[in-house]
Amino acid sequence: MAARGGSVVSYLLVMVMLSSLGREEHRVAADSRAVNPCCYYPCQNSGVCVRFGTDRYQCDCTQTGYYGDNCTVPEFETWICLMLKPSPSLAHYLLTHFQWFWDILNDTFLRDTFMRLVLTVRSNLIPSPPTYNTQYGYLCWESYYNVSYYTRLLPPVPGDCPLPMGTKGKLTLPDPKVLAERFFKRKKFRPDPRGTNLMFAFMAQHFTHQFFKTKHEVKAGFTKAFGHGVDASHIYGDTLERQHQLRLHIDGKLKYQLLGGEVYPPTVSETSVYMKYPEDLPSEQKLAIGHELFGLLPGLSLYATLWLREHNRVCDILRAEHPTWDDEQLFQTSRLIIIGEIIKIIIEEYVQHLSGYFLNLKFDPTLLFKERFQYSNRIALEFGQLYHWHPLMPDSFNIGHEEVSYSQFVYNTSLLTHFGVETLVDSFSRQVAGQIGGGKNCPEALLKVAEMTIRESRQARIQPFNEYRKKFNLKPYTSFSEFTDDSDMAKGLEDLYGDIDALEFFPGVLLEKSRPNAIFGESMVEMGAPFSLKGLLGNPLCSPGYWKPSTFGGETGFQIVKSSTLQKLVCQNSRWCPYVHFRVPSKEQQANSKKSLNEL
Ligand code: ACD
Repeated sequence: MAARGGSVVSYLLVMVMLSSLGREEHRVAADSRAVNPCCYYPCQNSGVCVRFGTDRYQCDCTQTGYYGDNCTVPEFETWICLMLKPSPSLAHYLLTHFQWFWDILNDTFLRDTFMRLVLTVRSNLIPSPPTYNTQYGYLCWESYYNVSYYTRLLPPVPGDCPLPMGTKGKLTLPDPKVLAERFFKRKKFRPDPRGTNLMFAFMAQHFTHQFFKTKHEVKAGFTKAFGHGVDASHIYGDTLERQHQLRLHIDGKLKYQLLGGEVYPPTVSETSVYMKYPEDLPSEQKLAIGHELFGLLPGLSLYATLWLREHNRVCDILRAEHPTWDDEQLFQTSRLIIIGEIIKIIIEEYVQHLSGYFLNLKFDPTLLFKERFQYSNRIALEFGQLYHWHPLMPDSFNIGHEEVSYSQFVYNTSLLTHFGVETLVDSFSRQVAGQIGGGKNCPEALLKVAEMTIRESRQARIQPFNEYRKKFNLKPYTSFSEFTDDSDMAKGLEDLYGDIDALEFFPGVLLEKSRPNAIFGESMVEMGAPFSLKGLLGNPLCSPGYWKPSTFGGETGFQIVKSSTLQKLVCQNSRWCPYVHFRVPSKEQQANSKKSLNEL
């Protein structure tokens, strides 16, 4: 009782301090007459800044759990939650240590409890229905309704601010080329300490390009991917016309060609779909794939081949059970099964690998059936920005016993058809990828992408990195040396930006110091996970109305979804089962595979 009394007293003291803090910020902003007060980002804790007149503002704190001029004072319930909630770094530490504890917990009902917690805590950070876009920094019907925009979590920096990032930093932002050269460019390949491999890297690229399809020809954050999530448009095409060009129109299947008795995507001439290839590439090497750019890298054509084979395999299984179904129903139901398989593999293997958690993540939509959750998703511009994971790419590619340079790799679909799916999977699974976070690890050949990303973020007027840290319940950094352990980078960034509060979002998430033995830093996880989990579970397939056997043609199809794994995707669609994983084999695994080879 005494302790509780003490807590209430400390609550009151803290509230008095916080509300005076709030008033102080308010006064500072209001005194700067010529400046739009919202340029100071005065509203905290997701409060909404509304400008009145020329020099006044109000923070709308509705539903934030806070009150006060700048939404800085927690309501009692919020305060209790803040007291009880572990910090992100403590939660991460607990989830990535004490393996014995998680090994026990993973076999009990508590696995579900923790997974539900992960899903709800993360998804609650994503507004649903979506809010702003690059054109509209306030709620409006156009922003909600027009799905050709990416949404965004924070409104753009107001157009009339005195400085590019609001009121902090320098008059001009650093040259993107200089940023790329000094802080992004790889000096020496730095492998990911978690052993992430190229099989993962190509999955990342293949999977995300179904929902990241920026319309670069138009400024202002437009997308060409209207599905806003996992819709498998990278397999089936993003228009109905393209889908029909890729379909065989027999038994629900996709068109294919046989090379040496093996199934591969058909050629462009067999489908007439548009694909981007160099003109002088021999026509038999121009493979036709759902996504028009997936001829670019053999890793992408590899996944396209695997999913094509899987789709047609599923069609055969469905046809055997449903001899009365027409081509259309077989196609449509197989597509739903494929989407379900993708989500399952992404959550239980891909995100699992990224997280480094000992908690076994679980794809089970029923976990959310009693929770308040919206089954819809809108891809956010900030999610697209943070997902530029080009440091994953190596300096060259090891395939079989050959080392292949970028120039030999790019637009070379013959590597796939020559080596075959098995050798490519085996090789990519054994080659380590680069560490994503921490900077100075982006291959020179891809530096242009980093530059372009920075330019696009400026056109879109994305708010400073620290504002996003706050939005995702992280403490804003107070200095560049706190942000990175690399003193040369800290100094360089400080010289160029002038103020940590002016650091941009994309350099922020990519250059931030990585967590110990992790692939990237705290912000990438805390910001990436909410977008990801909301996007994956917000899929209609995961809703109570869809998540049932009949959606997938019966129990057989439902089981295919519920039991799908990366290994099955590969090994049920290849002649022999290679080493297949999202991380390179451990020393023990390598020794075992040598032993079994010797025994043969
Ligand atoms: C958690 C789970 C662990 C999260 C770990 C890392 C997340 C970091 C970045 C995003 C990762 C993956 C993205 C995967 C899928 C995207 C799906 C989008 C669908 C529209 O602690 O929460």
